[in-house]
Amino acid sequence: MRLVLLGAPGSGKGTQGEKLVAHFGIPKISTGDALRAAVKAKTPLGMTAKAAMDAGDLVANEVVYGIVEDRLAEDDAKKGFILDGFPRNLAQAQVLDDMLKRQGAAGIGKALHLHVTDEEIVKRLLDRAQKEGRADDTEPVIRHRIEVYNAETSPLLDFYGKQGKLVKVEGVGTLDEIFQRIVAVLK
Ligand code: B4P
Repeated sequence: MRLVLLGAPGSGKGTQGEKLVAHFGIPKISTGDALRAAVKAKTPLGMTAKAAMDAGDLVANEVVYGIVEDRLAEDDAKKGFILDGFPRNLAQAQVLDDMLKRQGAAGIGKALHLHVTDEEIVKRLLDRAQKEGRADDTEPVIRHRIEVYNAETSPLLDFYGKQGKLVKVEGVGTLDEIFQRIVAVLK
């Protein structure tokens, strides 16, 4: 399985991705998690990414390509993977296809779109802000991340739709309800 999780910030990609890891026994590759770890460790990559992340903008494509290519080359990703947060624009989707071709795979298998309304997203992320205090979980930055998603990432729905690889799931409900919907469409 070579699965891409698509959805606005707060749509549940990270949450459902963890459940998919446990269910399918393949790794999840999250560019957001990798970037936050780099920021926390104050690596040069993290220092480069921090300002864009705090503002709710995408970090430069070249910064994320290395993270993804290195992780895809690891042994455990050979039998399949779940990509969470990558690709986030058309250029990244094309580079991902190239990376997979170099590994002998014909692109991704499926792209799963978790659909959630903007108001639900804002509610969830403000709720997370109370618990985790992420720098990008303030209302103005959340609204900006939604705009960035609509402008940069949502064209990927059409990109994968035209390839017949897109499946859509309603992302509102209990975690288990959503998970069952996902497993059903991936069968
Ligand atoms: P990410 O970490 O990918 O953050 P995100 O899109 O905001 O997703 P998030 O993890 O918050 O969403 P989830 O759906 O899991 O990226 C952060 C930043 O990194 C970006 O803004 C960008 O700057 C940079 N970045 C990352 N990848 C990049 C790339 N490829 N290119 C360039 N820049 C990149 O959130 C779920 C929240 O909702 C949780 O609190 C959860 O508990 C809750 N939730 C989930 N399901 C729920 C449900 N059913 N009901 C109620 N709450 C639910």
